[in-house]
Amino acid sequence: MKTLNNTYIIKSLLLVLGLTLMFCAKPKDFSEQKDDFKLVYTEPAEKWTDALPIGNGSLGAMVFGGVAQEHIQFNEETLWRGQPHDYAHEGAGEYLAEIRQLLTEGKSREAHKLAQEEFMSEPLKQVHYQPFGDIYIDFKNHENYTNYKRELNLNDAISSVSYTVDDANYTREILSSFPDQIIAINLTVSKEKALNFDVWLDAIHDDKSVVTSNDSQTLVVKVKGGVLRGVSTLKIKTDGSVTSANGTLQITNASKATMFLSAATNYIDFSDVSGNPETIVPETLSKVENTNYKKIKLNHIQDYQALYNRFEISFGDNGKSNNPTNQRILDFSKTPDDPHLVALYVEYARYLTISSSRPGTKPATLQGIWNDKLTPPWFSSYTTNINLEMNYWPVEMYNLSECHEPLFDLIEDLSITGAKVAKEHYNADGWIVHHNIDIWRGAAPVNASHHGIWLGGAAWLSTHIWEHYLYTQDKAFLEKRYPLMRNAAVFYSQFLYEDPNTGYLISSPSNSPEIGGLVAGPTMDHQLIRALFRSTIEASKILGADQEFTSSLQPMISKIAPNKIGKHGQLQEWMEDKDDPENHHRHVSHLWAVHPGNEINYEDTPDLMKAAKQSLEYRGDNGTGWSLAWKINFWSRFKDGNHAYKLLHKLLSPAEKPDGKVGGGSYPNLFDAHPPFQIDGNFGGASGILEMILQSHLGKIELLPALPDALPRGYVSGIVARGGFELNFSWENSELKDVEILSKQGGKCTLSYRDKHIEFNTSKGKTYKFDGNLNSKP
Ligand code: FUC
Repeated sequence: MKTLNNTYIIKSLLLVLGLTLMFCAKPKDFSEQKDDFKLVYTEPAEKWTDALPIGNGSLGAMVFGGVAQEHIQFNEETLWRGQPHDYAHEGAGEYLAEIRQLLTEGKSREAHKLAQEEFMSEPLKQVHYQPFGDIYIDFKNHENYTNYKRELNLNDAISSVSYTVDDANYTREILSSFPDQIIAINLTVSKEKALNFDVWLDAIHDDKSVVTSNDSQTLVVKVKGGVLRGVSTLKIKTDGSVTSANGTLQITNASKATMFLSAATNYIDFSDVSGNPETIVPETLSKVENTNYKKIKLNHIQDYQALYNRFEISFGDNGKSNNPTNQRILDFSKTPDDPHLVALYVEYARYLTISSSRPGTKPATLQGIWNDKLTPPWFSSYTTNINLEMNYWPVEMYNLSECHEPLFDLIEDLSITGAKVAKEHYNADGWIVHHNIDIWRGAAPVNASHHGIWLGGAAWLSTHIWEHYLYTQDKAFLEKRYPLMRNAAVFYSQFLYEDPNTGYLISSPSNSPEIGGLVAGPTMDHQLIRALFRSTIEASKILGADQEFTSSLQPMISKIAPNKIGKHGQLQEWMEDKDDPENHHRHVSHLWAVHPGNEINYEDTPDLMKAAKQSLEYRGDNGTGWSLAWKINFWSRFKDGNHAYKLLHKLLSPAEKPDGKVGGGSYPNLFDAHPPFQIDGNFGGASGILEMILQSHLGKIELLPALPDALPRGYVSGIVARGGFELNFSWENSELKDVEILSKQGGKCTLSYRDKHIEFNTSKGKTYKFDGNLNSKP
């Protein structure tokens, strides 16, 4: 009896201890190995949005993980329709004064018509990003299987599949390597020589050809309506025998097999398509010819982890992290008690950044680098009136600063193509880009005058250069990219127009993104232009250069039409007080100055902050994808973490609704559903989560500024704040526990937590430690 009692007591104690550990965040030890972040499934993918993405910045693939047939659909980021083309409309500028005059007189219909006829890009539409090809692998007699598991491990960026057929365990690993510039597929089996399969390449392009040789296959595709061609070769190494028949490679009696895929196009840059994929592809493959999968994998993991391991976030684990990811998404929407999924969402966004944006590659499109359609939604291109910038919102904060570079290279291109547009359309110097860009760096207004003529693009993109500087304090970078900011400022300084009705300088013609048509003076443009002018002035001071020009900007800032509060207590979206409180449109552009801008904030402009909040309340909580994600960021800046979390709950709800219709939320592979898939929501959502726990946009570091009740405990390590600071901190019972700050560049640091504020000088490379009351620790 006694023994039983003791056992009972010990068991109970163990249970309590187990539960305590389970419900607590891991004890903080910042040097500890990263938590295991994985996407896990017990079934192969049926749809593309079930499949798992891999990528090395340019070469991406979606892995379906089928058993009898594996399908790996792949992309290379430079395969697009079209050809070098600048889209500027010669002579458009002759109509600028008339369009402005019509808008001033309130004749918007006439202004639209004239602008549509005379002011739009040539041609009116840009072009689509293209899928490249497909790898199919047929396994003989694998219809009946057990033990199936498919996963994407974020710790090593490897997608794997395992299952059992007839007592033999089959495993498959697929990765996209940045150092070796290939996709590698590795197959093994636990039973000698039990690996038998056929493999072949295919594509959905009409113009395609496949050539099979001894141990490889080469696919050539030519895009419809364009000059780009793609060449891709799959090469196999195995201990089995390889033969070819009926356009497939047939592998028999193997115990292991490795396949390498290389893909390239003739795109060199937006004006040059003289590339030679016919030599690039074999050259790339010859470099890995004498190596093996183990080495490729090691190279890949080392390279990936150098980026991925810099940061970690945890909100505790309630034991659900081992459940299949699709199930976790379903459960999260019913009972939001899976804080680990929130951390996974952030880590997954980091994974997607590393996989789609590497130095030297193109920036992430609306779908990153993953697209399976010849006519993808919104061309799978770059939309600048929110989407492209959102892709880069969290990048500095979650410590992937160099992954921001593709965006800066894009801006360099635009400073060339956009200079032509500035001249032809506005008779101005500098450069401008409108709301959409493709691989040819089209910068002119596209599609329709009521949304295509939006003038904020150059200003918004330029703020990313400034933000990168604020986070890194890298003066050499600022010096290199400063001309881009200043030439955007040159454009606006000449473009701004004195409104005959109010005397203010305004942006005209333009629109408040995708709402309200072509107008004179949308609020967002003015916020953007002021932010650009201010940062250009600051940058020129830091660099000690160009002050003759920048001193001309200061007086203009005060003449630009200011933010105004309207009759419904709202922040006005336009010059006129005409906002409709019943309008629930997805774009909330006039709140740009709240986030990602900082002109409107509680400290300097409390009344405008109140009005902005009122505007967001009128817009409501509904939305999908990026719109929801932006609202999460806004609510974090309004310091209402619970409201932000409520919207996060929607972002993490299943995209497929109970009636079978697809709405907003997350697909089983955690891709954001706009719908369809659009990657901006993944990045914007991650940014919103980080804004809940750290903000640094007002010259100080605020800890836990919008912590939701649902995330009472956790820690983050390697999070970056403006000023060149890297932080580790943890919290429990919704209270800050401790903080470590590494000062990467030295300088003053202001730290703030609730009503506590401290200011101190830092030395470069030194770490400073504090407790939850911001008292210094040894
Ligand atoms: C803007 C948005 C759409 C979509 C598209 C790619 O036009 O209004 O919702 O996200 O970009």
